[in-house]
Amino acid sequence: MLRGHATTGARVTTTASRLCPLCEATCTLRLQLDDGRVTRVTGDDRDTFSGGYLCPKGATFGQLAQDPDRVTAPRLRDGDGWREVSWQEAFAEVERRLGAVVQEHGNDAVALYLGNPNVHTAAGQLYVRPMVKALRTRNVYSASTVDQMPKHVSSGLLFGSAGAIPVPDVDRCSHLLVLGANPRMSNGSLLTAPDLPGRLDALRERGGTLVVVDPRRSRTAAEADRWVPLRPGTDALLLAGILTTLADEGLLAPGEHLEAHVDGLEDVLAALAPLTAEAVAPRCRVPAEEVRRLARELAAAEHPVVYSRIGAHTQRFGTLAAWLTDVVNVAVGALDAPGGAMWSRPPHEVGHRPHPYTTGRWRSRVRDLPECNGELPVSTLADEIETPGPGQVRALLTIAGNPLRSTPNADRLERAVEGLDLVVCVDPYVTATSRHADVLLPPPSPLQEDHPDLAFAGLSVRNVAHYSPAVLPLEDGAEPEWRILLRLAAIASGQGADSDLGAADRFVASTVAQQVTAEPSSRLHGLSADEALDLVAPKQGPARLVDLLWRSGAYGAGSGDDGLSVDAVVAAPAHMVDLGPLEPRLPDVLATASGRVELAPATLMDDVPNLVASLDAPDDGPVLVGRRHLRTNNSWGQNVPALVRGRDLCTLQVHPDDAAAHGLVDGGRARIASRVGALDVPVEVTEDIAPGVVSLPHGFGNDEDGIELSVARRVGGVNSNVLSDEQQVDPLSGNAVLNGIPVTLAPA
Ligand SMILES: Nc1nc2c(c(=O)[nH]1)N[C@H]1C(S)=C(S)[C@@H](COP(=O)(O)OP(=O)(O)OC[C@H]3O[C@@H](n4cnc5c(=O)[nH]c(N)nc54)[C@H](O)[C@@H]3O)O[C@H]1N2
Ligand SMILES: Nc1nc2c(c(=O)[nH]1)N[C@H]1C(S)=C(S)[C@@H](COP(=O)(O)OP(=O)(O)OC[C@H]3O[C@@H](n4cnc5c(=O)[nH]c(N)nc54)[C@H](O)[C@@H]3O)O[C@H]1N2
Ligand code: SF4
Ligand SMILES: [Mo]
Repeated sequence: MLRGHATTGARVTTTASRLCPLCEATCTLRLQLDDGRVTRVTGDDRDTFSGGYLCPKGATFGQLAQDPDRVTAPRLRDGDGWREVSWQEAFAEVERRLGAVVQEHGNDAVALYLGNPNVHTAAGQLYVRPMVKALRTRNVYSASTVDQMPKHVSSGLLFGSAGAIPVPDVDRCSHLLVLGANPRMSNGSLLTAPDLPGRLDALRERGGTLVVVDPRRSRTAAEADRWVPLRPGTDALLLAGILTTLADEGLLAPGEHLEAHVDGLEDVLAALAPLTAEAVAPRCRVPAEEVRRLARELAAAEHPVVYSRIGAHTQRFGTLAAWLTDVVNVAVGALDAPGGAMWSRPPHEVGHRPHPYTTGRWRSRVRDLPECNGELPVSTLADEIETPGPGQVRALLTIAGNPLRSTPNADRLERAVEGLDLVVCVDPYVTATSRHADVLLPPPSPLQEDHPDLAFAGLSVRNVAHYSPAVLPLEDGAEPEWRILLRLAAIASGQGADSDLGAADRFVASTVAQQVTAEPSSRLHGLSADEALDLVAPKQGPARLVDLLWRSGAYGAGSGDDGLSVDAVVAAPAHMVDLGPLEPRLPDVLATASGRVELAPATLMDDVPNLVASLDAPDDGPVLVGRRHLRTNNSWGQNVPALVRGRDLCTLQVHPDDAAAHGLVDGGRARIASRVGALDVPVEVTEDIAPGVVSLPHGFGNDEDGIELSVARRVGGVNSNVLSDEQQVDPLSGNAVLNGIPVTLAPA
């Protein structure tokens, strides 16, 4: 567990490598521990992928992982306060009260909300699925519908799998067009590339170009070759204008490697025909000549690629923007080409069966919104809680989520949550959401858990495997998070709070063993499920599941020792193995019914007339967009003193023209109001934002009563999701519209 022991006097100094769980970049950190306390963090340059890079969040990971505000024992609500209890008592309470809700109101009365850190924990990646199965509820929600669901839906429809997301090959491209992402602050999303700032510098150093489309001159835009401001919410129109220009100017060049595998480009172009550069220009607030220039640059580049992210996804036409990004990549021959938009080959991927992707297998009860990827849009959670009738939500279980800071119309959702019969939160902190818990189940510090990565290996600009073992042992009686989730699954499936978790875990593992031995392309094919389990014994928990998956995959050791296995990765320097550069993957990556890229699926084509109609939408007046800071992390990254010291981070950025028009002054305060809420905020007047647009970061406002985040309390700020409107969604994915919210402005 601990490596590199050294003793100075009575003090024990150790070092350990640990995958950083704080963003998608997957840097390996080198931790120095003195007497079990992290005293120094550097980047681990033995990880050949992250190469020793770390950002300020990674550098202070020790302070976060050993934050004194972390809750260390389960708690039960006791009047206005809490009572610390044993795990046994906590689970017994969950069993009693969850059972009562299900018995009286049925399985759908229990809603589950899964937050972002689930992709950064072993438990979230591997034990959420058994829990969802056991709960048998249609009311599954997650942070995906305030984030990237549009990309899942478009990838599912085009490529047959919601996870088959092409990533820009930033290391080999020669021209990168970015829409709605700020990787110099976020370090990349649906694009795992540690030291993305360095990789963007390298692009320009090798003579490549970077163009950024964003209503704000973000850090990434400021350091690009060109910043193209646009009206928020119009990325799909802009991409359509680029495509029609390519067609109109004879610049289409999918190339032979795509013509063999892609259907429907002509159909898409025909549908988009009305959306010429000249037609979209006024609505996008981008000059027609600039739209054409964007198209010509892509066509002229040797290795062009388009990348769009959260700013382009969290809008009414988010799924169309995600889709048209890939259509442009097809049109310029970038899809599946080195230097273009490529698929990684993750080590846990085992086989691909044609499996037509559909959405709307069920629909939300109140607003009739479609299920996507097995979940419903979190924008309708409050409706499902408040609206009486069969299927009404009466209990909420959150895992690593803070929906009262991260989802739209947060005040309404808060009132709804207050009216529930039961709230159970698996969270290490008492947050805006978990302060409402009846039962709070705290996972241990990330230092005390193994961290395999499955989520980002499939979104990565190189093929890699990471498995960081726990750095510190659990305290006596503590539960790793995977056992917390497995216990909840056991309770939900009726096995009870005292049942044998070893047996439950073996059942989970045998399900995986059955799948990976049945798949013909698996390196464990031919073994029985029991033989596969014997092979990976005596591992348990996440290690057993990952070992089964990795041994089966394309790089897997199978039943031998040669090739990928958990032991091999753990034994490797920095606990990582490089599996080589991205390679073209068509057609094997596809799981569509036709076995081809289906570029013009009806679900998407049917929304094109609405996109065309949006050209005539009335001008909304000022609109609100979001932003992220390098030194904070969604709603829970403001509790590290070294990161949040200094200037006010939660300001409303306003263009000087708008400041003048609305009587706002730099350093003064503004009253900003939307259809659903109003806030008083400090004003920052800046030329770095387009006229008609204002920007507030999300996740702030953690100074309310009952929240136990002592540093974030001093940071204060406001919760921008008080302003975002839960009625505004992208109807194809159910994703929330978090950018382009109409607001009014006045001096406070
Ligand atoms: N207006 C606006 N809203 C947004 C966004 C935006 O750009 N603008 N961005 C959206 C995006 S992209 C996302 S991903 C969501 C995030 O939405 P959420 O996932 O709901 O919120 P987070 O702020 O990430 O909160 C994560 C929670 O997990 C807890 N946690 C941390 N580590 C662990 C762990 O190891 N185990 C467990 N069980 N819990 C843990 C934290 O204490 C915190 O309470 O917010 C979205 N909301
Ligand atoms: N430091 C830090 N890193 C993070 C996080 C964090 O909170 N802090 N969160 C992580 C998470 S969960 C995620 S999902 C990723 C997100 O990573 P990114 O997708 O890079 O997200 P942001 O940094 O919010 O940048 C989004 C940009 O979109 C712009 N924008 C807003 N509206 C529009 C629009 O309509 N069109 C266009 N073209 N642009 C628009 C905004 O001005 C902003 O510059 O970051 C991750 N990394
Ligand atoms: S860039 Fe992301 S993964 Fe790397 S150190 Fe920073 S937070 Fe951690
Ligand atoms: Mo996110």
